[in-house]
Amino acid sequence: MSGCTVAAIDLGASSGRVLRGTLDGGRLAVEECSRFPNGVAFVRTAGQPDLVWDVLSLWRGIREGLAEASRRGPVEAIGIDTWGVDYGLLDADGRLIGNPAAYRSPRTADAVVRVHGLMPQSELYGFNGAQHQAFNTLFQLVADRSAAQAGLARSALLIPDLIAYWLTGRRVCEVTNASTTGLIDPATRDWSPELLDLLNGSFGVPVPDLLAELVEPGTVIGPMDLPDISVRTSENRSTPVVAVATHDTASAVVGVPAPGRSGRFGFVSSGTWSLVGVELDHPVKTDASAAANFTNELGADGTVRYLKNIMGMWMLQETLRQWREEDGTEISWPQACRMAASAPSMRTLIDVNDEIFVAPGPMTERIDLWALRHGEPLPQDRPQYLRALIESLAVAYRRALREARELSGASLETVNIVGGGGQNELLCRLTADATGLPVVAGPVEGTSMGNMVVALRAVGAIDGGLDEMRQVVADSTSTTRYEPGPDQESIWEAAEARVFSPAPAATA
Ligand code: LFR
Repeated sequence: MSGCTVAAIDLGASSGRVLRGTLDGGRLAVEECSRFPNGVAFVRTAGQPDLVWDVLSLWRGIREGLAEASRRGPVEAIGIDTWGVDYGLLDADGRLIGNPAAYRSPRTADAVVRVHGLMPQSELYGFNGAQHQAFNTLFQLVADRSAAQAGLARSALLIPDLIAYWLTGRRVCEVTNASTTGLIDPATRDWSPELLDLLNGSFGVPVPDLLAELVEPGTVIGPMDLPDISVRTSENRSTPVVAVATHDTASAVVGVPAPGRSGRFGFVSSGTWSLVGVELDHPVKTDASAAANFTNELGADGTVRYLKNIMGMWMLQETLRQWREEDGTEISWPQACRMAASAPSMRTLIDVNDEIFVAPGPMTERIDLWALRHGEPLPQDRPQYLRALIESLAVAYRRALREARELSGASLETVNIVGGGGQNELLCRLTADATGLPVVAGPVEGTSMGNMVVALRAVGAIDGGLDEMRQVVADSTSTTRYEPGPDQESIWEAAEARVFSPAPAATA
């Protein structure tokens, strides 16, 4: 077979996949080799955090997927991307101690209070430029410190680094994902000495010893080294594992098909979360940026992903799950979009980022509660709930992109939606109207393609930087463009004020 093939391991909050990507004649063809379920599991054994990832079942899925990828032909490199912030703890012999806790576990509430008691968020932001999320690794490490298992820990590896360690026996910490820990200074792309001191000196967390050496995307970690599964290159060597942009959002931003337009597109990486922002060449750490809770995560090739987390498809996923469990109704994504499109517009709007929506479980009661508290009419039927969720997402995108522009000075020509949300026609159309910018939707496989192009470059199959990698993505996929409708600004300005103004103003 001609071309150069790499494998991507792409783990998301609801499923994991192994894919092959073949670059031939400048085009990247992606095929799925395996898909396996993921999800947070409630575990009630003594001494365990309540919400954990079943990482060994993911490992089984990865192994089977790699075996299948290898059956289909040689593989020149393997890249891994996953969600951020979570980690596995290893003992002195390099063995995993317990299941990694999942970021939706509420176990960090006390740690947040203790850390902020010593260093308020405004001061933390000056060091890490990171959004406040109770799940940031910094708080998780403090929360875990007193747990018996943490006493045994000699090493903490973020999830993609843990998988890379299991594949190669080598421990590194890839920097795009490390930037979700809240311990990185985005200006130096290195650990913040002040924050390591805080963790070590005030909370007894043994950093930096727990942390592995930082590496930039594109670093070859080492050859795959498993006794029972062999993946080989076309030269019959053991396939190298490459640290790609291992944070899924970082890979998704590499996969935006906008060559030559860095800094001129807004992105929405749309999966379980919607990550909304702009790509910059420097961090923004102003007070206004801290107040808006924007984060400076790190991207490939020295870039900064200046963005905001928006709850995304999570609420829709949980709502559809709720209805399935209540009465067995199975609603597909296209059906959900059609139902929402049939409901009246702008009837109920909610703040999709309210903390009450973070935990897993039924959503409609929480949507009602938010609406009641804020003087919004309650949705009357399922189409109205779905419309409320999709329209409210568009309102949140509008606000985040407006803030991103104002806070960073970026001037945007398009909004690029990569990931599953790009298939949601209603959401794309509403986002164009809400932001007043053309929306370019696609590719759905932005994250895995972003993963693959960095691996392809690491093995010499692509020359150049982000532009060249994005050109490959652009040449390999088709996108759909949605133009904003006329006279939308005042409608969406009012919608934004309804959601984000204090309750009395909203009910007045
Ligand atoms: C998206 C994501 C977000 C991160 C959240 C938790 O999958 O990686 O970027 O904030 O998950 O890790």
